[in-house]
Amino acid sequence: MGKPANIVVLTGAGVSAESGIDTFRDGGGLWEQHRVEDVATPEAFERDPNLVLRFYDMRRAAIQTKLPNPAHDALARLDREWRGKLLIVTQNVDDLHERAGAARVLHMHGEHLNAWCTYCDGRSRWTGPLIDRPACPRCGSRALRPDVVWFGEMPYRMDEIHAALGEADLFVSIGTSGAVYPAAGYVRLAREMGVQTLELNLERSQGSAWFHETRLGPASELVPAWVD
Ligand code: BJW
Repeated sequence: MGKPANIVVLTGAGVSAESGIDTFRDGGGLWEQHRVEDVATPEAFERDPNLVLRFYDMRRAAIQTKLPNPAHDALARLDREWRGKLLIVTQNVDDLHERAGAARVLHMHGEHLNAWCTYCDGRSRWTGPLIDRPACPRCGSRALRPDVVWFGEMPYRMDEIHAALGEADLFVSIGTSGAVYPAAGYVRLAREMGVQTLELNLERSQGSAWFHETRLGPASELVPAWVD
């Protein structure tokens, strides 16, 4: 495949797996016996906010101890050097793409290191715990929640993603199981628009059949090999 002009890269939990951040659906996908689908919903937050805040406080603290791996580094290199359009759409809520140096990154499922005040709708950078109900730095209310997209909520910046797919020559999906929509539908959307599609994943995903090409292996090897 020759290098095209406009690229959309979609990343999932598999790109951060080798940095030591657990994926959602590998190895049972359980946290303290809870399925992610039972913790990452607005209903779960309403039912048991302390459980949900504890889950996110633990993960927010954990990601700050992790480092980008060669897959993040390679994508950051692509971002620096690619002269065509590039958009790295990540489903990940960690900041490892940015810490590797990538700038053209869109977090469609939000960011662990942001808090969202459901009272004033403000977003603030947040590295500490939320379980003690700290005050919103903007309005002082105690209505902060993790700024992440739960099941049943609308992912962020969908219009920008669709526009980028509409202009793309190549769509590359890295380390995602294809289990969660709308991201899981992007390969089909890309195919319908005549975009070349490539999947880099440890194993075949639910959407593999839709890709023109699938390469199997760890992201830390496949991504640098594709970029270089
Ligand atoms: C490696 C590797 C290595 C490992 N190297 N690879 C029925 C049918 C269709 C849709 C629905 C349905 N019922 C409900 C829905 C909609 C729902 C949905 O998709 N549900 C499914 C369970 C079916 N989706 C939503 O509700 C979304 N909103 C929505 O649809 O709004 C309405 C709407 C939107 C648009 C248009 C119109 C209407 C919101 C979804 C929010 C997802 N949120 C989460 C939590 C974020 C916060 C947090 O982190 O806690 O996002 S869930 C979780 O899953 C997280 C992830 O971003 C997301 C995807 O997971 P990902 O990244 O694919 O991880 P894994 O673990 O699944 O896979 C890892 C992969 O890596 C595997 O393939 C491994 O092999 C691979 N791997 N190591 C390379 N070293």
